[in-house]
Amino acid sequence: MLIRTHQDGFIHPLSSEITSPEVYATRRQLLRQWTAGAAAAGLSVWAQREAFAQGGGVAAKLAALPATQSQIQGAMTVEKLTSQQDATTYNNFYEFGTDKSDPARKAHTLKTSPWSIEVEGLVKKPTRFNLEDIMKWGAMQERIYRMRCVEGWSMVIPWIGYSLSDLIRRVEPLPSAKYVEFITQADPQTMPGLRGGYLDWPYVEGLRMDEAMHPLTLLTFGMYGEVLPKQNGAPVRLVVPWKYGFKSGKSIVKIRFVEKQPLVSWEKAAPQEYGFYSNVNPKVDHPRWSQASERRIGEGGLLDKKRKTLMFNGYEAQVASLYAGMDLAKNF
Ligand SMILES: Nc1nc2c(c(=O)[nH]1)N[C@H]1C(S)=C(S)[C@@H](COP(=O)(O)O)O[C@H]1N2
Ligand SMILES: [Mo]
Repeated sequence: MLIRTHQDGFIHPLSSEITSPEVYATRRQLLRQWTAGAAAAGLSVWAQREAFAQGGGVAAKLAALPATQSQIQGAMTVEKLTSQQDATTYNNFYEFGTDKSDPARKAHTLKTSPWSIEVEGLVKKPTRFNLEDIMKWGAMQERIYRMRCVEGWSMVIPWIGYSLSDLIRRVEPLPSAKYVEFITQADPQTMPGLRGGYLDWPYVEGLRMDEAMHPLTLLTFGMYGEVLPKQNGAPVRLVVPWKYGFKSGKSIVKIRFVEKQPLVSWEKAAPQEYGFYSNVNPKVDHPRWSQASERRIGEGGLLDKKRKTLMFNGYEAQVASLYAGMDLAKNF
């Protein structure tokens, strides 16, 4: 059974908002049975999961990533989870179109197996790694994070992955590496949105080395106890919970270590609107709208209740020190 601890100290939800532990217990039991079956069949657990996930339907429900609960300070929130339905049908993944419903309708064409990530730039030994190998480099954990989109909506999602720092240590960046660039899939055959010309493809994101090494930064392979759906960035994406959602690049194919701050997709497209840091900050408005509040997906309806946006999306205690002495209005 999943026991949720209240670690970040400023969220006081009603107990009715907390997802029933029974739901998790049941799912976890199914997962255990299912992974045992996969092992008995003599196939790699990942290969089995992938096969099930690609098959869809009820089987996909069981195609899970076994994960333990995160021990990382601040990694869990006790706010009510966004429904899996909302989190998998209301998406931004411009490679499949700009409508929120496009990714769920169109991302089925994305081919997620085989998958590899090329690690290049300022590292000891630039290498292309298979996803199956990368998945073994860290202990999979479930982490419930808030996700705040720059457009003014938010969700609470149980992700599965491990801290990106585990991968970074493994590939041994050189001391000259100061930033990490994440390059995502750009395949015109399978991604109809590439024809739209909204952005320069591939979609590129980046972090400063200390941000990339922060334990909250999650290399993500699953959500809601299952492998990532394609619309959410299968088979591997980043989740950086204290930054606006667009910093969390989906379907990563390359990780590049560099010395200079990379020019990332949204900054390149509209530098007066999107900066490199893009930390969630209710005091720094987007030039065309306020960032002081947000709409939690699933809470809409007639009253259109708004929530106050929290500094660093509620992860201030964990990450504020990364930005000590920086003017966050200038470094937006
Ligand atoms: N490759 C890629 N990654 C992306 C995007 C995108 O268009 N392409 N959109 C970003 C934005 S704006 C958000 S808010 C999140 C949404 O993630 P979700 O659909 O899993 O909630 O993905 C981010 N990652
Ligand atoms: Mo976003």
